[in-house]
Amino acid sequence: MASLFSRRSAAVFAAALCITQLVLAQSPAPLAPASAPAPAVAPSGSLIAQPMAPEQFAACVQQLGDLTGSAGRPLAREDFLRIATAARYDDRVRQSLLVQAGEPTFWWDELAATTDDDRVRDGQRILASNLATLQRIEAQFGIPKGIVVAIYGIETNFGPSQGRIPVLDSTLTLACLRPCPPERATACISRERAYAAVRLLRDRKVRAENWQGSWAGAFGRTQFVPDSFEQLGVDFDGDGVADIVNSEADSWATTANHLRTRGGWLPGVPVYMEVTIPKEQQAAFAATGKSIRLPAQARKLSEWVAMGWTGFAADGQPAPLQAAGDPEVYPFLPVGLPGPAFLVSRNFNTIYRYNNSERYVMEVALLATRIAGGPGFFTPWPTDDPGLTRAQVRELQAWLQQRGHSLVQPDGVMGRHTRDAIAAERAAKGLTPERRAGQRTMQLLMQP
Ligand SMILES: [Ca+2]
Repeated sequence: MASLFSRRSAAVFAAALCITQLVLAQSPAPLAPASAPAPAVAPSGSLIAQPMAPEQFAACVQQLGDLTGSAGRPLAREDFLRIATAARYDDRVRQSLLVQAGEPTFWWDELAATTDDDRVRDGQRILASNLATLQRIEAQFGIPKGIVVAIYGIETNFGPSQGRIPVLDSTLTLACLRPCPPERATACISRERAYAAVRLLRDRKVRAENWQGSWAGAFGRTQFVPDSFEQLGVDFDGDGVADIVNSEADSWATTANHLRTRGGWLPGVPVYMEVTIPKEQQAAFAATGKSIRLPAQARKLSEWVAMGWTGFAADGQPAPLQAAGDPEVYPFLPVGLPGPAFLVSRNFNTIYRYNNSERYVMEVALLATRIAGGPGFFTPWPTDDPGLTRAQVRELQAWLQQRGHSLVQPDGVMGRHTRDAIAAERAAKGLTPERRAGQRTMQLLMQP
């Protein structure tokens, strides 16, 4: 878990990991073709409306110390305070929560960046050069090596984008910005995450120096939040320590352990199958601005075939749907019709438990498909302005820099400063006021 927002890859996802319940609830669900973005606002009175004052944060840490008796795993108040009082409030966490809440993003933009040709090629290289280790992990945990490598690619771009916020700071900041109501009977996720971070330091399960991760508290090569790592960390390279920061083998095995333990994997069954829905059944899937995911309608693949649903051959021609063992599958349409339509399996749900985001699941699954030499989606997204690869984003960012947008860095990530600059350039060219650029608008903007 991962994490919910690991940020994701750093940036693109800003989140991705497993912050799952906590943060994912704020994940935007954009679907309609680009519209004017909602401003990033928080309800007045919300803890994320303003930076937290240092004394307020210090008081919060003390309160968390008083609640260690509720921790899911034992944690003494004095141990907590000894370690946690070194934490500092980090406002990047709050700002990321605001971005999550406010900036609309689109399937076609994120998939274009997260599954671009560079990432496919990098994934194929990692797979080829670590084949024996990945095969042993697949044999032990039952998780396809392509899925593990794809998660590695989406979470941290195969290692480098592990995040730069101290995990102790991010988890305690989140616990204070997102406190659980006192009457809450179930475990408080934000608090448990902070307690787990403290226990990992107490028990020396992580190196205290430079223990950094995403704003959501996810760390390591496959971005686990502390509570998930505490429960699921695996030492696979045999040095006696589960180390997902420095060891690829440990990271991959820990990821596979999460998928097996928290979801389970149906061997030989695809995560998704792209489909064509018979005309007379399409009305039920008309676009509403939200994704359509219908797990309650799961039925045997053969029953969908009997209803006239068809798939695609590798060349894009219609082909019968088939999968080993006639698994149960259900409809998933990211943006409704028109747009790509899928039947997804229990393996979709397993990746979803790793990172509670439909878009994340499809990024991982599509990247795994393409790393294995398979096709992208055949049905076009409902946009006349398809998304940019990271190489194209870097090209656009370099141009924006030349235009005087000095805050823009050519990092391939569509961050806030880049979106600000795009909005300004669109306005200058008389284009509609959106905070994005696709293939078509990039050309328009960069025309002399
Ligand atoms: Ca190890």
